[in-house]
Amino acid sequence: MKRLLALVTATALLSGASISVNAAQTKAPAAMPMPAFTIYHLEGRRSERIVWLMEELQMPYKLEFERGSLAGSMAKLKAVNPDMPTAPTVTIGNQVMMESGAIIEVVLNRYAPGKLQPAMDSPDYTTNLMWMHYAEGSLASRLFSDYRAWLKEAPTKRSPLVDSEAVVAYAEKFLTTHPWFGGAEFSGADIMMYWPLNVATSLNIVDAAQFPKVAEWKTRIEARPAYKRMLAKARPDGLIGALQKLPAHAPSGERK
Ligand SMILES: N[C@@H](CCC(=O)N[C@@H](CS)C(=O)NCC(=O)O)C(=O)O
Repeated sequence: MKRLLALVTATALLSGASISVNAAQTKAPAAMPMPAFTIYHLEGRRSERIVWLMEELQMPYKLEFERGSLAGSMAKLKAVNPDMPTAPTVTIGNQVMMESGAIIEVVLNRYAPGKLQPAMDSPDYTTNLMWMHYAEGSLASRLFSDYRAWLKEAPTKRSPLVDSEAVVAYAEKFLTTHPWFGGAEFSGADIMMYWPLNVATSLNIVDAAQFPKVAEWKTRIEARPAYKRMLAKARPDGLIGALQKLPAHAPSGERK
C-alpha cells in the first residue's frame, strides 16, 4: 500500500500534477456498510448517548436491556463484556466495544462520515473534538470526585484546584459565544456533554442558577425529536435507580 502511494505521488509529481492534501481532507470519505449494531444499555445512564446518536442519524440498531431492572440489564451487559461491564457496551458485528466517546467516533467516522461533526478544515473541528473528550476526561471525573466526597461529608469550601464548578463554568463560558459544543452546528460533542451537565445540576453538585447558558442549551437539546425518541425507547418508565441528590454543595465562587 505504502509503495503504491509512493508510486502514485511520484507519477503525479513527474507529470506536474499537484496533489492537494486539503481538498482530500475536506471531502468526506464514503461510508462503510454498517454491520449489526447492538447497544447494551442501563436506563438513565451513559448508554443513552449511543441510543440518541443512532436516533439522530436514523440508523438501525438493536437495544438490549431489561426494562425496570438495572441488575437485569447489567447481567445482559456482563454476558458480552465480563471483564469491563460498563454502559455503554456495544457490539459492532462480532467486535465488542466500550467508552461512549470512542463509540461515537467509530460510528461517525466509519458509518456516517460528514454527519454530526465539523469538517476537518473547519475551526470548529478542534473545539468539537476537545468537548468530545472533555465530557468524560475533565467534566465527569471532577463531578463524581466532588459528588462522592460531599455525599460523605458536606463541604464547607471549594478546592482551590479545578473542581466541579470550574469545569461547568468553562462549558457555560463557551456557550456564551457558541450555540452548540459542536460550534455552529449540533454534533456528537453535544451528545457527550449532555449527560454530565445534566448530572451536575440535577444532583445539586453545582448551583443550576449560576449557569443560564447551560440551562438554555439543555432546553434546546430536550426539544430535539431524536432526543425525545431516545427517551421513549431507552427510558420508557422514566428514571429508575436515580442517584441521591446532594443535600448541599460547596458555596459557589469560592475558587476565585
Ligand atoms: N467513560 C465511560 C464510563 C462508563 C460508565 O462508567 N458507565 C456507568 C453507567 S453511567 C456504568 O456502567 N457503571 C456501572 C459500574 O461502574 O459498575 C463511558 O463514557 O462510556
